[in-house]
Amino acid sequence: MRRLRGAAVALGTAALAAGTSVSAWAADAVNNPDIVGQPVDGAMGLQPAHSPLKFQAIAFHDHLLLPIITVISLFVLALLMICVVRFNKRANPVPAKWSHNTPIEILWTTVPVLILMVIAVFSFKLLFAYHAMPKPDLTVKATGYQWYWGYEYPEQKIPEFTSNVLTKEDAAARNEPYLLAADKAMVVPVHKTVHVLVTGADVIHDFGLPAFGIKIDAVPGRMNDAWFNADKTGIYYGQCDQLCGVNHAFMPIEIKVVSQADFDAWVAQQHAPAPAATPAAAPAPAAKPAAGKSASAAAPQHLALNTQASVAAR
Ligand SMILES: [Cu+2]
Repeated sequence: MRRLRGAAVALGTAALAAGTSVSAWAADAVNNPDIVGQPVDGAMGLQPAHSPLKFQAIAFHDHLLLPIITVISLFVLALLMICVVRFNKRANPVPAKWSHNTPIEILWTTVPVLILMVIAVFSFKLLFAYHAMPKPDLTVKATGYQWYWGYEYPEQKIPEFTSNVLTKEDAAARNEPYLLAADKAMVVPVHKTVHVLVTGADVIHDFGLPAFGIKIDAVPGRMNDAWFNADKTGIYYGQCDQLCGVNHAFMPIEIKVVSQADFDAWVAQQHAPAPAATPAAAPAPAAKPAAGKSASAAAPQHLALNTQASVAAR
């Protein structure tokens, strides 16, 4: 028994060590100092938080769920080991014949119910926080397409522009991670509450941004919403989180969080007339051809598929 107890203590220490390495998560990107929110090789735990909801989600996970899961796992393991050692054929040649024990049955029903109730109370608190959005400073509409995102700023009167994945070469040239970097990012000001309206144009996509604790389905014909308030300027990456077709892995979400002055300058730039076109060029809206052009240069294979999809959708 003493040996068993020693093994259980050793396992507990190992579990705690694993838990503390969660906080030792390598925070920022190694290659590009502007990148704040992205996954890191070999990291454990959740991506560091940069928006209020994610801080709450991490607290819920690290301070409530993980300890409960650890204790339950160790308890079950200890019970198993006791059974193996004490009640094997050699140690216990004449087994007991009883099959029911009312106090134990009451205990193993009520204790799990109580544990689940405690988890439910705190998870509802977190769930309500997702719906209790502070007064938004800015609204952005994100539309999921097969297989790219469209961003529109109704208050700034910026029409929808498309955001396509960068090719491996273009991502490397920009010092950004392939499959997370997009040709045109969603730009938002720092320390401002951003209301994101999320919908899908063809199939169900999902707008997921780990550093902000956002994961919301983009459903055709339905407007979902989420909010975040970034606490630091920089680049944050997310991805479509809903399997949406063959190029699902190629529709990253890139959000650039900038100062208010930089955001105002960016908005003005979106409204600026397009560079003087040659008289022969066909007239077209300012934002879309720019996005389309860079998309065709950046990711011809995806654009080709996107075009096929939009033709098929008609
Ligand atoms: Cu997808």
